[in-house]
Amino acid sequence: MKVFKTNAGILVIFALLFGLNACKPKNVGSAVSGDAAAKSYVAPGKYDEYYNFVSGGFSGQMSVYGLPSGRLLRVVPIFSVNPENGYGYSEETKPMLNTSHGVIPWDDQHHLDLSQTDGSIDGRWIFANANNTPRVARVDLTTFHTAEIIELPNSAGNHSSPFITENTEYVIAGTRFSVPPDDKNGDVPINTYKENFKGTISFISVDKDNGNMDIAFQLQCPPVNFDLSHAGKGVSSGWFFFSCYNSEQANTLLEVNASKRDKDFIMAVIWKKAAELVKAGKGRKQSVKYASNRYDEKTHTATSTIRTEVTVMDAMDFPGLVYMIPCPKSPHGCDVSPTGEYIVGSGKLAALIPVFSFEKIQKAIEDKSFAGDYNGIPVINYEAALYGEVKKPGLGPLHTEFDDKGNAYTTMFVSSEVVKWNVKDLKVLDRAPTYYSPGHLMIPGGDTKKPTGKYLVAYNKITKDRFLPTGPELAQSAQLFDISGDKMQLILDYPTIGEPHYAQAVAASVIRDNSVKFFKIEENSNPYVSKGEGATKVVREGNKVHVYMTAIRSHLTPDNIEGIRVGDEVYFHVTNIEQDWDVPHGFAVKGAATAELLIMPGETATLKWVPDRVGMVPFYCTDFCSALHQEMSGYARVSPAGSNTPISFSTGTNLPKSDSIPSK
Ligand code: RUQ
Ligand code: CUA
Repeated sequence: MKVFKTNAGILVIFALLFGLNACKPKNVGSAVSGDAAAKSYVAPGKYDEYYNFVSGGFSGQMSVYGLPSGRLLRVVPIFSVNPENGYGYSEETKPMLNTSHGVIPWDDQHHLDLSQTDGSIDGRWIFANANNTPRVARVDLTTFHTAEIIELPNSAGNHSSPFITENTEYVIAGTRFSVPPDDKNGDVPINTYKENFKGTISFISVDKDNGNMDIAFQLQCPPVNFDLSHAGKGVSSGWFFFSCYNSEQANTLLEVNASKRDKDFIMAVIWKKAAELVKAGKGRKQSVKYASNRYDEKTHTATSTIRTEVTVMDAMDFPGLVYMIPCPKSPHGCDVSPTGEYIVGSGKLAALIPVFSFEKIQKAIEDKSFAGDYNGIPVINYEAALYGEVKKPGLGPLHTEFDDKGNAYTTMFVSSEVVKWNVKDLKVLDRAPTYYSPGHLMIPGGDTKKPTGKYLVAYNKITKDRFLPTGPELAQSAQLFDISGDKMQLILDYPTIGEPHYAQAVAASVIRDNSVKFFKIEENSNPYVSKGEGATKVVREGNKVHVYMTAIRSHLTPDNIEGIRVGDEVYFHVTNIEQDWDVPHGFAVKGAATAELLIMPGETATLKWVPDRVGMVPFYCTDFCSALHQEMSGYARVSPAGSNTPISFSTGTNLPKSDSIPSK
């Protein structure tokens, strides 16, 4: 396939984007070698070697697979409600999804980054971005629970995010859409983009003991679209690199108008210096509004706080903090080699891959080898920063990861392949077809100082014909390659949930032994906990009824409740008093306009129910917990609004019929 350089060159490439099935090899089966099955086979009862965390894209969730089997182990809800376990539906978890716009039940989750210590994955947390309503989340890898979500002001389309520094000092988030800052009048003509819009980068500090995130400061930059980023490491420690497109600063038909310039930029930020400046009191306080939501594993409850101030630094006011490096053409991926010396920009519309040298960037800055400025930010001469170009790598380079042998692997969206090349001499060493257009790829540790060299996974778009058809909506696909030899070898296809974008993986041993088995009931400090059946009760407070309930195999206490009236707000606070691994109980109420609860041993969760009619309403455990699970149920009697039926509750004893109790 050839890219024709005409005035309409871009359109030729776009035509290729849609005609990509032409690239499909005739005999797909031949791409898989004979021993592939043995290489990805994990026998029943055996564990996988790696945890693979995969972004869910428009599902808003993160999925966890085992590698090399491709078995789906868990879906962790982050930005989207999950009726399967009540996330976002229980009273305790609703605040996690609060924002300055109120509760939002969904987002678009693209990138994940595992926490690191000294550039190696430490297995403590994984960070996730929300692309639509800008937020960053932290998932605790001892519980696989979303522990925290922080909203980002001055941002819109949090795509270049969340990428971390090599000791997890900061999580960094660049806005995809430039917009007028939150404290400025946003009610301006759209075509005043150049004057009124700004591109903001957020630096979120991470407490090294408990992981708590705070917006340390924001850097206001010229209006462009920040696409991806990665931290410097090793020699480039203290720096951060962002790919930006739309350096044309177009505000309409970006497909054409943001594809005009031959080169856009990689923006280099010396974050260490920025952090020092902020510490020294630089920057201005801006009033904003954003939510900071934290989940407490002792109360099993999230709280949401609206914060009202950030420190903003204007990149243009601090010479020597930010530099632009020209990068062909509409760069997407921005990846840094394990030593930190090489920065790879992947221009979606470029026919080569530029590799920049950190050392040469330093020299260029020293020599003032600049080609003017971009909105006041010095632009380093392309040649002065360039280490070299990977020639004829394929079409549509998107993302690059690294192995432990000095090689890089880049996905080619348009020519549907993964291309392996040597980081030192920039020679293409191997290419493997993918089915079909790969977006991200992932090597365990492939963006850290210590990559591995055994497996690579490509996350593909447009998976036409790879799996049995399921109507118009097809499964998304991941493909696992063995990269231990000179040639990449396809060993497994497996479908994924949502649309996978970036992913991470780490040796199972880093995470497995820290996994929490159950919550200690004596440590449960939920205000509505019942630590034993004797502590259960039903309490009316005005039109609110609080049911303090326990669940243990195979009954709920209380299981007969009377005195509830139409229009009451009934809160079932259910504590699972089991103290054993793998014994959750579920809880559901007929007609309740919410999802079930799935309550882990030692945990308390609350379901809200507003009865809308008189009658008998069953509730039951939804998780098949024992042979007598079907018996784990009860009844709530609903009387008319204003009725005198007193509150009563019991389990295993029939109370006197309340109808015989004289009403007051
Ligand atoms: S993206 S397919 Cu990370 Cu949203 Cu590149
Ligand atoms: Cu508890 Cu079924």
